[in-house]
Amino acid sequence: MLHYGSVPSPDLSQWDFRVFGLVEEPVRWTYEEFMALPRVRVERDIHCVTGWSKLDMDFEGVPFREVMKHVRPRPEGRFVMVHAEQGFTTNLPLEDLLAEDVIFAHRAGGRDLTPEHGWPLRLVVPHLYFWKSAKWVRGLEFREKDEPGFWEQNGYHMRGDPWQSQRLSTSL
Ligand SMILES: Nc1nc2c(c(=O)[nH]1)N[C@H]1C(S)=C(S)[C@@H](COP(=O)(O)O)O[C@H]1N2
Ligand SMILES: [Mo]
Repeated sequence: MLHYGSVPSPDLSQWDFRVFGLVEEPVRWTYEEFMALPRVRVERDIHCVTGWSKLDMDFEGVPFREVMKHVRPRPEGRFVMVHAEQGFTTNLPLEDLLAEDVIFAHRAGGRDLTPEHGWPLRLVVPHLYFWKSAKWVRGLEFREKDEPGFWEQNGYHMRGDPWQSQRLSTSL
């Protein structure tokens, strides 16, 4: 499964990235502001839950840890709901997002992302199944409880570790 719904084409002059929920102060970046944050390149293999992998993917973008330099989560805000265009969501423990190689990517393979792969911005969480890597990402909501996002409500695992084959939630 590559994505649910249609490929959005956001207007960059209206685009923003918001951090809200259990944080000391909500934060909002415009596209230009977000792109002014320090960026890195990471080369990683990624794994889709349906069995395919892409080896040595080369992503470029803003590290999650860089974003967190501007965010003060409340102590109870240990989980994050990632929000993307058209209401898509995916849930992760903050701890997984704090891995060094988690980035908000705007480029892959030395080129700007194409719209179908998440332009203008997608999350990349290389150590979890690729459905956690939300395309067309727009914000982060800090929460106290780990509640299921879009695919997770449809039966996918709450965490999705490929090395433990965490594909489907055990209650199904
Ligand atoms: N916004 C959004 N992001 C999403 C999805 C989606 O349905 N909506 N699907 C996920 C799934 S299941 C996969 S496998 C990857 C596919 O990314 P790709 O199209 O770049 O290969 O995007 C993930 N990110
Ligand atoms: Mo997927």
